[in-house]
Amino acid sequence: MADIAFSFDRSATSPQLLVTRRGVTEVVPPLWLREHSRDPGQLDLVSDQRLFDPHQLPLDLAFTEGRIDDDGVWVAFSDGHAELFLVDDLIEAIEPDDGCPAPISWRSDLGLPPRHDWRQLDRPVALERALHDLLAYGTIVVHDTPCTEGTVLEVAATFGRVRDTNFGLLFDVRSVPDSNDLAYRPIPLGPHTDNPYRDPVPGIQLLHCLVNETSGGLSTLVDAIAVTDQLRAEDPEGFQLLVEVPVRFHFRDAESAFDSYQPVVIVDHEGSVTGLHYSPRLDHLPLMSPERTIAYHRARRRLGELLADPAFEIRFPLAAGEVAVFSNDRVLHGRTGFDPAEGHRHLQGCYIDHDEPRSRYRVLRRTPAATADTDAPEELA
Ligand SMILES: O=C(O)CCC(=O)C(=O)O
Repeated sequence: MADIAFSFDRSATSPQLLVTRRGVTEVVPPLWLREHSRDPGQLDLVSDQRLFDPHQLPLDLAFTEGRIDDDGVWVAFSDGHAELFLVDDLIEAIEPDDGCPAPISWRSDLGLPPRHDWRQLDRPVALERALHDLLAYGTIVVHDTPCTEGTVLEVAATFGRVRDTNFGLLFDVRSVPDSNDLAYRPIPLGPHTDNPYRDPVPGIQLLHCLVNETSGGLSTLVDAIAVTDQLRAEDPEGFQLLVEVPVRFHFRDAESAFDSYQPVVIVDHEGSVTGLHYSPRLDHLPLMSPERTIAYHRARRRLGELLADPAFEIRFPLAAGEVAVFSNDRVLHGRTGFDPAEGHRHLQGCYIDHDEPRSRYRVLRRTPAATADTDAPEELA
């Protein structure tokens, strides 16, 4: 159990509820506690949705009585409501557990993304492991999928719901002269986030190799968390600029005209880096002072150097039948160039949103069948 204790301070006119965690004591405001009511008259316990309007609570709401019980904290509020708040519910409200694995940052010594066998992913335990690795490392490779067009949609549907974009539900990556995106030429592609001009940016990308008869076209992946840890350690001010400055990303072709303003480094509500909007082909800085512009360029250039540093990159041939699944912003992807004269190279890709694999992982974790099936073989022959 988390190191959290509750007590009452009765020195004022109305009792004050205090919570102490990791040696720090804070006041629990009556308004906050009141709206976390789990009383069946206040909360629909099936949907977990509130039955009352929190906007109607009086701003001067106070506790009239309160005591610490074995099971939790009992309080009476000045609006007449009284309730026993269970300790576990209070802890969950104060420090909600995301229920998903924390990110594990990695460098080149990861070698390859964790590999998962497509032929087993209909088993809940195998799917739960694959989702775990996808959420922790930001990437997996699904192997032994059929080398048939459209299979990537089936693999994607195992992890989430396919997102339609201006490239369609599914896009083909092969060399096409004068195509509307450089990904469709045989040139090398440095690490980047796809479609940073979309709002929201596609969450997770899948690339399915149908054929690669060339000696090039190796897949490259870099973990944005590892790279930005390094950048922040070297240049904290520059790192902060990349977090703060909204950059214009735009894309134009015959059918689309997208514009979006996003910082290059994405942080969550706790300030932890979750990914990057990084595409130096597509970003446009706002007009800033010369000093700020130089500082920004210095930080972004260093970010680019770190992203290109072999110490951070994994590089591997994606074989026919393999699907690289990766977070489009956490794990930047690229590829080495290839010579179309050597043979065919054809990948199919699609996107899913970030939140669905997280939801599926949580649902599998709370379903006993997902953990019961642990004796089944890890790999098929
Ligand atoms: O060709 C590849 O392996 C990757 C293509 C790519 O980076 C993209 O479609 O964004």
